[in-house]
Amino acid sequence: MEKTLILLKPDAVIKGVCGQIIDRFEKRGFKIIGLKMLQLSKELAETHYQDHRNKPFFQELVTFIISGPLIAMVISGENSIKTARTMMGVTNPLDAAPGTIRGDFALNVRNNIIHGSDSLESAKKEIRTFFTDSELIS
Ligand code: D4T
Repeated sequence: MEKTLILLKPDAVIKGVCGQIIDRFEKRGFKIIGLKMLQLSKELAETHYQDHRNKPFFQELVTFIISGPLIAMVISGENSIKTARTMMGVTNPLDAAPGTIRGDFALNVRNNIIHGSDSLESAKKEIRTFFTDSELIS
């Protein structure tokens, strides 16, 4: 089954909406095969967002993602990468449709509540960044 990495960012933890978001993925039919709460180091944050290192918002993005604990999870299921991204809504919550996670829980692009891998290649890389094999249930 296809696996993808989901991060419930520090704003989701502060707002106390992680349970509601996890519920949506479970109701849709995905299995949670790994889950942990952690606070990212600057190094791990910079590794995770390395593709954005030349973007003007990179430093603020790293500062935000390390600002508090987040929840990392791996979900598994048919077409999990694409379906999770559809459930999340577009990057900027201003444009995210009501009914999507960002459309229902977020207000601005920095604090956009959730991350989901955007391709098979990045899912594999990101899952390896956050979880060891023994932390994932097969
Ligand atoms: P992530 O990676 O968090 O799932 O978001 P997306 O895949 O939907 O969007 P992205 O990679 O283009 O952006 C990564 C991350 O940067 C933040 N961001 C983005 C920001 O703070 N300012 C901006 O102007 C943009 C475009 C939000 C998500």
